[in-house]
Parts: sequence; structure tokens; C-alpha cells
Amino acid sequence: MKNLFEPCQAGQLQLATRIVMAPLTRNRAPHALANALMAEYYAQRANPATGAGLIITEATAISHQGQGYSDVPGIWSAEQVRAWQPVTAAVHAQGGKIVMQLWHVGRISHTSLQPNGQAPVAPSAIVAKSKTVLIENGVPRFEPTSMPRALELTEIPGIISDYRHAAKNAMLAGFDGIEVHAANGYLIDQFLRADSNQRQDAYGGSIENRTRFLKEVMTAVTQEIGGGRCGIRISPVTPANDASDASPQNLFEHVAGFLGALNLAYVHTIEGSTGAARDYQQGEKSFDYTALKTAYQQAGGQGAWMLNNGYDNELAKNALSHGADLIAFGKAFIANPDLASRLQQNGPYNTPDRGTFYGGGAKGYTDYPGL
Ligand code: 8OZ
Repeated sequence: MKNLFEPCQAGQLQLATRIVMAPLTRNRAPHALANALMAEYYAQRANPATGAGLIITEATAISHQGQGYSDVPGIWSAEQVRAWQPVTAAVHAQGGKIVMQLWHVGRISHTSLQPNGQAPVAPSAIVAKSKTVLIENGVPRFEPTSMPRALELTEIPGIISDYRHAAKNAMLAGFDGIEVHAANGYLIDQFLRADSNQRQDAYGGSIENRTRFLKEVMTAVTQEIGGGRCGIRISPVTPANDASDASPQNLFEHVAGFLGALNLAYVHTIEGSTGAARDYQQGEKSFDYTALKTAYQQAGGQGAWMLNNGYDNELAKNALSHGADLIAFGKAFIANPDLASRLQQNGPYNTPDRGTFYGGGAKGYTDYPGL
């Protein structure tokens, strides 16, 4: 019987436990630069004996164009690489492992965050029914996302190359690997789903075409740093950021079949609605996650199978006994830097304070008490 507190090999990543800190947007990186407060926050959660066996960073923009929220970090410049180095050093000093989540938001952005105030880019010029977080004078507010423009066919290779460059930069910054953010209605997910992708070229229409962008991104990053240091996050049925598709089962089984051939470290799936109901459904029928895993493994996939969304001790035990290898905890890690110690003795747990999730300083970030 697997348990949360034992080691797990995920590709090239040798993890001390099966407990993962999920990627969590915290909007505390002004000028898109990591900083000392962030190093302290990650270090508090990095010792696998008390915290995470693996930390996945907050979503980090691969380019200025890929940015969609105030005060989120980036990884496209040399200055950003240098700013992340103390973070990875602080995590490694605790004996921890950390991968960087690579992010392009696509249409989930606002003109005020884009280069020269331009429109955000997307597969098609369809506005998302969604909001972004803008911070002015330290005060966060939710603002509707801007109308995007459709990417020209000729621009796509440049974005693939931004992913490749970001993966290379993450390794220069001292990360153990990367996770491609293909979930939650951002750019890759916008290409995947028929409702946000109405292109008539090689990137739209059939499942083969809608998955082309994801395949090119994953091929580029795995070529750059090796598949064993790469993971991917998907969210087959989430309605987050206006993501919608009539048949997610076929779509994501096709994706899983492709991923199976890549020798990845892991595949990270959000079950149900991101941060909300685990049993949320979208499309024609109830989503079969077991079939998703089977499609991955039948294609030769040997990466660790990571699950996320609202897990507690009982749910985690159950998932591990049904084939999961790693469990990612989100809000629980915000409020409990020593989450592993608490899981081990079945609580008590601090309560996360939603008012300090996005933006601000140490309050609600590095001041949650340990046991
Ligand atoms: C919450 C607020 C802002 C961004 C995601 C990166 O949903 C996010 C995110 C979550 O994946």
C-alpha cells in the first residue's frame, strides 16, 4: 500500500515524499521579479520531513505577452533568472525540490498588463467571460479580461520558442525542472477547446489540430531540458476562465496518448472544477479519469500520476490506493507550511485567509504558525 510519506521517483526527480505543494498565484512579485519574501515563503514549505516533497512554483510568465495579472513573476529575462536563484537556493538548503510552472495566459489578460497596452493574444478573437487581478497602490481588484486578437500563424513559432527559452532559464535559475501550465483556461487550454479555438488553419478544427500547439510546446521543452525534468498540468473539465468544450473525454485522451511517448516526470491533473467541486462535469458525460491514465500508460507513459483538487488525508489515501502516485495540496499549503507534519498526525490545520491570497506582503503569506 502506497502512503503519502514515502519516496517517489518522478522521471529524473527523486522525491522524498508523495506530498506536493500545488502552484499558487500570490501576486507578491512586483516588476515580475522574485524576491526575498518569496524565498522565505517557499523555504518554509520546502523541508520534505515537515512540508512538501515537491514544490511547484506559482504560475510564472514566459514572456511579457504571457502575463495576465499584476505582480506575478516572470522567467524571460536574465534579471528574472538572477532574482529566482536565491529562491531555489533557499529551497535546496532545506533539502527540498522545486519546479517552475511555465505560463502564458493568452486571452486571460488586460491591455494594461500587455506590452504597449496592446490587446492580449488568443487562438481566436473571442473574449473570455472571466476576470483578472489588477493591483494599484497595493489594493487588488478584479477586472474583466480584455478583448483578445487572434494570433497570426506566423507568430506561433515565436511563442513555442518563448516556452523553450523559459525552460532553459528555469534550469539556469536552479530549478529541478518545469511544469507546463496547460490548465485552467489559459493559452494552451484555449487552443485545446473548441469553444475558444475557432481557427481554420492547422491549429484549429479537429482534435489533431487543436492539440498541435500543446504538442509543439511539450516537444520544445522536453528537447531543451529532457523529459524527465518536465511535467504538465491539465484540467479536463474545469470551467475556470471560461474554458469549455463539448467532448473533453476524447480531447484529453488524445492529449494523454501524446504525452505517453515523452518520458515525462509527471502528469498533473486537476479533477473537477479548479478550487471548487471535485465532481463538476462538463460535456456529454461524466469524465473518466481512470481512462485518461490508461490512455497515458498504454502509450508508454511511465511518469508519476499527480492528482489535485480539495484533497485531505482520507481522499489522498484513497487516491494512492487507486493508482495515484503524487497528491498536490493547494490552499492547505497556503495556511500550513508544515502540512506534512499535520497530515501525519491528522491535524489540526490552520484556516486559509482568502483576503490575503492575492497581493500584499508577509501577512497571510509567511506568518502562518507551525504546529
Ligand atoms: C488564481 C488567481 C490567479 C491565477 C490558475 C494561475 O488558475 C492561476 C490563477 C489562480 O491556474
